[in-house]
Amino acid sequence: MKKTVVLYNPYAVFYTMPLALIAIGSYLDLEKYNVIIIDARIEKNPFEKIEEALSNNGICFATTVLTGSPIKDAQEVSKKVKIKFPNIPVVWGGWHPSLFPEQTLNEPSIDVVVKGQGEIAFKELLERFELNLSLEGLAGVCYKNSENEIVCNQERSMVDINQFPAFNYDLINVPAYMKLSGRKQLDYISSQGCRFRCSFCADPFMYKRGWYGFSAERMGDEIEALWKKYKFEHVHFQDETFFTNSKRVKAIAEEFIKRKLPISWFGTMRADQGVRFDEEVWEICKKSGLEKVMIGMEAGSQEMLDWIQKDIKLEHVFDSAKKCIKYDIGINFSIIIGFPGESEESINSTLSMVNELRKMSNKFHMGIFYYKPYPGNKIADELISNGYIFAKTLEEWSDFDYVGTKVSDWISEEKINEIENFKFYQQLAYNRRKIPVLKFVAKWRIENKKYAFPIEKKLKEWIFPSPAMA
Ligand code: B12
Ligand code: SF4
Repeated sequence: MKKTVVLYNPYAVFYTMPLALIAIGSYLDLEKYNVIIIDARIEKNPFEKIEEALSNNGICFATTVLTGSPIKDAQEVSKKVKIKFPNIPVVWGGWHPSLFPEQTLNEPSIDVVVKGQGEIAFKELLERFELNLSLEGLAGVCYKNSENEIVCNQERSMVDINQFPAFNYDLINVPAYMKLSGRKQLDYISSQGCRFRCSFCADPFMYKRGWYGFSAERMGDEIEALWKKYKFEHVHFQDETFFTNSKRVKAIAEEFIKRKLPISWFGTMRADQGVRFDEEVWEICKKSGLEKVMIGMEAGSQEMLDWIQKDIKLEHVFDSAKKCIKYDIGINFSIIIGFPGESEESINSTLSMVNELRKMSNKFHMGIFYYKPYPGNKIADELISNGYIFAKTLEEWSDFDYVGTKVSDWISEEKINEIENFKFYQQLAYNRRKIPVLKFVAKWRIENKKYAFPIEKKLKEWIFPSPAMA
């Protein structure tokens, strides 16, 4: 009789497909296991589904966890599972437990943490559970031994993702995600890791600056087969750095064209990559449906970019922006404000660069976030040596919110108000479908930094209160 493995995605605010769970689920033998993905964003009563699934010869409950509010949900559900099914192991994987395995295992209901890339480690873990074997020596996991001590085994090296089978989207209800996200969009991840070293980012810690990408041919085959099945109109590549390898990008675009796929697509690009790419690559990307890219601009002063080891120049950002205008491609810029010790001058440079870019195209959008320190990188190490105290428990980390109430430790309340006003008015000033007079006033406010009596803002917040992000 098949054993049941439940893979759980905690509650979150957006409806991207649960690719991590699809990845580890697709690597399991379905002749051997019932793999059931339960997503709190989709199910009305997820715990009822979990109970039902685990009652059918359950062998493991496993959940993917990002830092912030997903911890709260994952922790509550793990506790309930442990009470109802004390003999079924509870496994946590993904970004948060990979960064804090010991802290995570201090929660009594959690038995095992899988660190980093999960496919092989999870499969081997299930094999040990089935045979009731100890987890001693199983690379890439931390666990509690029979004395209830936390043991961390050796790290597991990242392997080339081309070794893994195609994502099995049958494990999820694809149309339900499309409906909730409001677009016939397929989420797909074509690479894992990142070769760069930005000193605020968790990726270098998680994947040790390794990067592997699917071959273009494989992607052509998979995306064509998925398109025939689901007839989506857009593919959203959730990669950290989709445009890492120009030859691969070109070959992928050629695959889409060769197969006449009527799709648009989105990918993450570094500003320096945009500059390095030949016109031919830009052209073919556009022709194959490239609609928008995401560029991590981060800061608008070269000094700050150097300090965070972004390894780009300010000119790269403008030059990539010009290329996108030339090929009529949109950009979502990602900006971080308030790095430790960042001067007001540096923040102002960032805001004025945001404004300059925003003026260049109404297809440019700016996501402005406040820096939140996160262990596992150079900035955090320096903060720790200067006495900064990080959250110490899962409960404390679950209150951690990148856009929460205490938005920054390094910016004054007054400056935060100014930035929030700037964020609001630049949206109003440059978004396409807005009333001309409001746009005019918003532009005037930004140029003159005049944010007194923000009635437009109050009115908007009253009519459309914004949801919490995490
Ligand atoms: C999609 C996505 C989201 C979705 C989450 C969807 C969901 N499933 O709930 C949404 C849009 C909600 C989101 C939100 C945010 N995200 Co996000 N997101 C991503 C993104 C782009 C893709 C994730 C993904 O599907 N990857 C594909 C899978 C295959 O890779 P993976 O997750 O690494 O999974 C592998 C391993 O981690 C492991 N694994 C993962 N889960 C599990 C579970 C088990 C049981 C096992 C055994 C193994 C395992 O095995 C997998 C296969 O090898 C990543 C970047 C990236 N490319 O990974 C950022 C990323 C995860 N997000 C990040 C951030 C910062 C955020 C935000 C804070 C952004 C913001 N400023 O608001 C918010 C808030 C998060 C929150 N607290 O709710 C950070 C990391 C944060 C962290 N430490 O948790 C990342 C890494 C981006 C970055 N480089 O900064 N995000
Ligand atoms: S911020 Fe982007 S480019 Fe920099 S290390 Fe992280 S994933 Fe790589």
